[in-house]
Amino acid sequence: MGAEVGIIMGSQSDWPVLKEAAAMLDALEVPYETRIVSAHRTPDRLWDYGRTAAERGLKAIVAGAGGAAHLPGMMASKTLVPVIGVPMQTRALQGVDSLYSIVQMPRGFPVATMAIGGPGAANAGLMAAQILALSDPALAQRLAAWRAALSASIPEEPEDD
Ligand code: RP5
Repeated sequence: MGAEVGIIMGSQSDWPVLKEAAAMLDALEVPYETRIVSAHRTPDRLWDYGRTAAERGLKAIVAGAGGAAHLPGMMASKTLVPVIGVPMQTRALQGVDSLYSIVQMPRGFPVATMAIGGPGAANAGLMAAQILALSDPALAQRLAAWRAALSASIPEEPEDD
């Protein structure tokens, strides 16, 4: 089956974090593709990706970027496929720059913005899966099982180290 989720990132340096989104999709058996697409360094690639995303069968796009993180917002301006933004943690401003760049979209072009860094990437994978699960009952069951397993793994009482 072709990819249903696109995981795109502004740089190779974002991949170690975006891998958490990929791991979640692997666990839920959701087919995805990964691409480096930079708003600033490869703007034509960004445009082509957004232009063809829906016709290629993508149903959600996870977009991670850091600093002046324009990739998720620019992608959202180019496609109706829902874009889930993941702000990368940065050294200079700890990712607050990325978060503000991604979350403060103008009216009309939403980006579903996740938390900064790894937890945000993992949740982006889950959010993409939940979007797909609306029209995929088997995936909805896998998601429910995943959540049940997570709940079951949490002890009722804390233990000493
Ligand atoms: C952004 O600039 C990328 O998303 C990355 O988070 C950040 C730094 O990129 P590199 O200089 O590490 O390639 O475009």
